[in-house]
Amino acid sequence: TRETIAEGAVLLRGFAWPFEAELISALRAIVKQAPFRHLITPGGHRMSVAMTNSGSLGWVSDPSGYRYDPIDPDSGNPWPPLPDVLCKLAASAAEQGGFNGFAPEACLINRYVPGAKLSLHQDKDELDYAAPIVSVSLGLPAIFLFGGLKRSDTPRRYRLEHGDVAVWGGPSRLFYHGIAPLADGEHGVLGRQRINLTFRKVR
Ligand code: MD5
Ligand code: FE
Repeated sequence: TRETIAEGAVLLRGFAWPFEAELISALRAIVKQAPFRHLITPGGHRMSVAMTNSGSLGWVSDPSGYRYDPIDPDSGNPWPPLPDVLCKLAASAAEQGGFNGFAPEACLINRYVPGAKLSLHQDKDELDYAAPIVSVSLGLPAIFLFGGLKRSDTPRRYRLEHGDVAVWGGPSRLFYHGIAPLADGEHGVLGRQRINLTFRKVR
């Protein structure tokens, strides 16, 4: 199903289901080359969400700031290339959201274990806000907090489940958002975790 939740923001429930098996095996291969790690924010805090990347660029945070980097700082190697199945999934979801020709450079992969959260923030380290961000949820369900252009806008809450895909474009591209602390549970395929992939065009 396709649900428009704000101007430019579309929720595609279960959109990733047909890709599930290929998606998960691609993920395992990525994580073998570039394991999940807990980044340190410029403020010196260790993030509760563990991250890795795939694609020509990866999002990283360290005490000097946030940036997109072609090199994994943990290994010194380029990030694992974006597998075809991920690229196709992102492009077809973007098209469903009204964005044709979406070609992501970065796929940020977040891993939440019970209790992990992502505080309200905007995604603004990209140079190109005309392109949408496509996000894919896998594993345990999460409560997504969907605010507005101002940090003070009261967020709406959406439950995101295994296979749900969202396209964030237009005005919603810069809306504040976050993930509430993950509730404990056990997912049939992924166990005690939630994985989120976000596809981004950076420049
Ligand atoms: C997550 N990840 O579930 C979320 C999904 C991140 C992040 O927020 O930065 O890694 S992405 C949700 C998103 C992206 C861009 C705009 C909006 C939401 N929005 O307008 O609400 O791990
Ligand atoms: Fe974000």
